[in-house]
Amino acid sequence: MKKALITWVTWQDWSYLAELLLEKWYEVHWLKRRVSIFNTDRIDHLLQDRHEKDRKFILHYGDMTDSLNITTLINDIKPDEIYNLAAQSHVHISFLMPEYTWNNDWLWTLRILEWVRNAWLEKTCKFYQASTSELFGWMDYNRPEAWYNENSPMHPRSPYGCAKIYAMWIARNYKESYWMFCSNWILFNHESPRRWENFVTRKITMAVARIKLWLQEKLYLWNLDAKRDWWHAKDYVEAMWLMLQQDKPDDFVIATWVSNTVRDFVNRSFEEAWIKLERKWTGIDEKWYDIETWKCLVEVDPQYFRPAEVNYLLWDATKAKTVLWWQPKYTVRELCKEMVKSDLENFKKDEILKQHWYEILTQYED
Ligand code: NAP
Ligand code: F7E
Repeated sequence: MKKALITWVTWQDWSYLAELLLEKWYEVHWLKRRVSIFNTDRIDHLLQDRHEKDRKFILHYGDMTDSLNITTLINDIKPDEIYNLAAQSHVHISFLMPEYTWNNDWLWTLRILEWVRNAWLEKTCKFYQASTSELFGWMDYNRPEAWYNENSPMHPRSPYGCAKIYAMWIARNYKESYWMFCSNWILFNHESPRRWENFVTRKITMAVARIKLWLQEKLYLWNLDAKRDWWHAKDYVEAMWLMLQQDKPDDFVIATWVSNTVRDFVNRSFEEAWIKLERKWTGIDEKWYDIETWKCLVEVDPQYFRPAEVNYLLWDATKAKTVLWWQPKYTVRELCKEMVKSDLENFKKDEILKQHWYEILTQYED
């Protein structure tokens, strides 16, 4: 049985990757930092049946900033594969917390690579580094038709992008210097119903569900013109695993050739909830109205402004397609539909529970 170590599974990618590896009969070790509230709802289903059918899903407490406990863990577990997904991954927040982002996203990668070497695992342990399209944040406006690939020049536009460039290069450097199996995965935005609420797609689908259920009045956004290649996180974790099954380490761009604006995603999400919108005004005054009630449902709010923005990139993932035979299964339309449906169901469940509690509590009133 192969042993995999995933750095943090409480959020989106981790949870899908853990599911995939358990299906493939790995012994999955995962790290979680101590927080003051339970935040395992994305993996509760895995925790509940972790003893079934001899599946091994083993929790370890750890924090990226705590070298001592992770060194001990790597020595004890001796993993065959390490998936380094942990990061402060929010671009806007990286402008507000640049030092923290640097420490988490780059220093942490260096530390893991050193711990693998110190445990004498450099010839046996495969290392996966989650890299990002944010490395190439600057569009070449002289070549608007340009497609970016693994060899394109890099120009990050945020402290997050800068930290991730270092992380990618240190992984490349350890591959060349110590012959370690280190692969970088340069990926575009991937989303799902398990996406953190602070990223634009989930913020939109949650707002749509709340508005539909009369729990929210309006959705505030910023740059509606930004274009992204949004895909389902499930498709991406399949590619992660495939990368580490290759004979040689390599770097891959993972993308889907399709870009949509934030505005497209807003419209599509409202359509999934049977609300049709019409736009009035443009730029900072842009507003969207429900065509039945003429209530304003979407507005621009400058508080989400970023000091530098990535507006648009086009990606060429030919290498991943030909070497890994990787092909995404979901379209952006299917992704959007799944997210809206899931948020509608979640909020309806909450409301039913609230009603249930209300009924129980009122029985005790005289
Ligand atoms: P995410 O939802 O932001 O999850 C962040 C995770 O990192 C959380 O589980 C968090 O733990 C953990 N973490 C952060 N700092 C920590 C610390 N000091 N100690 C312990 N745990 C810490 O990330 P994601 O969207 O799944 O992305 C996965 C990886 O792919 C990241 O490296 C990201 O940069 C990269 N990536 C993602 C995308 C995308 O579109 N999703 C695109 C390109 C690259 P808590 O639960 O305790 O907060
Ligand atoms: O923003 C615009 C915003 O925060 C997408 C991370 O996973 O993908 C992600 O980074 C776009 C940006 O993702 C709001 O300005 C408008 O242009 O969902 P996002 P991101 O910045 O693309 C990359 C590849 C990663 O590596 C990162 O880890 O949407 N936008 N209004 C907004 N964005 C947010 N968050 N909130 C708004 O209200």
